[in-house]
Amino acid sequence: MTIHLHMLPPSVNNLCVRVFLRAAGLPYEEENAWGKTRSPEFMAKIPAHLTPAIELDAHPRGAMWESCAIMMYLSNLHGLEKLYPKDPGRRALVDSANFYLTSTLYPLVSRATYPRLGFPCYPGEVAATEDAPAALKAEARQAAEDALAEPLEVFRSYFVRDGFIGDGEHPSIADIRLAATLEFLAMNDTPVPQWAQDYLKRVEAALGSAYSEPAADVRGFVAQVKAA
Ligand SMILES: N[C@@H](CCC(=O)N[C@@H](CS)C(=O)NCC(=O)O)C(=O)O
Repeated sequence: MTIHLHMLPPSVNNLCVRVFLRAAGLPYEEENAWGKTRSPEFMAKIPAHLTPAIELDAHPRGAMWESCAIMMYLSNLHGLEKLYPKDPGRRALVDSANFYLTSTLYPLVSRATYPRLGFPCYPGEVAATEDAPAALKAEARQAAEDALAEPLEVFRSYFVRDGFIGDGEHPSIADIRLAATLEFLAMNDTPVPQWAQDYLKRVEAALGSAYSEPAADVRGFVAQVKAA
């Protein structure tokens, strides 16, 4: 039962599922979705036109998207308790971290970094408003960068502490999601907090090449944009 992953190599939303599949040791194949997400073939399967997305016969619709939901589903399907603990309390920490990340942290990460990465920004944001003055766009991007300090501190003090999210001995799916997200902070002027640098090293050391191999695509892209 090979999992077919549609992915975009420079994306951290995609990076977490790429790391997860490797860390879980599940059979998978990857297809670069660059330029394909709005095609009728892709949208027939994945109407949200988002990556990461997986195709899998076992799924009730044959395909799904949303990075955290994909990791939760595959963990449940394969009983991957090491990555997604079954204990209700530990699972609550993992779920809370993932929901907080996608609803609060990531929108700030995208508003701070997407304008510099050259990624499309979301309609309604200053950066996506074509005739907004450049100074206003810069101010909005900076405001998002500044606002990141608070949710990052919440991750440090409440979720991560000195270990992994979910209080296990091994990184959970929430650690994979957070570590991948932190990769984009290199685009900001604000230095990445020391705890986050140490945490990233801890997650990478625990996951080995399951992390570093796909992370090289994101790191390479970030380095290329910064050098330009
Ligand atoms: N919340 C989603 C975000 C997914 C997302 O924004 N994917 C972008 C790349 S980072 C995408 O595939 N965009 C292609 C498109 O909209 O056509 C997740 O975590 O999976």
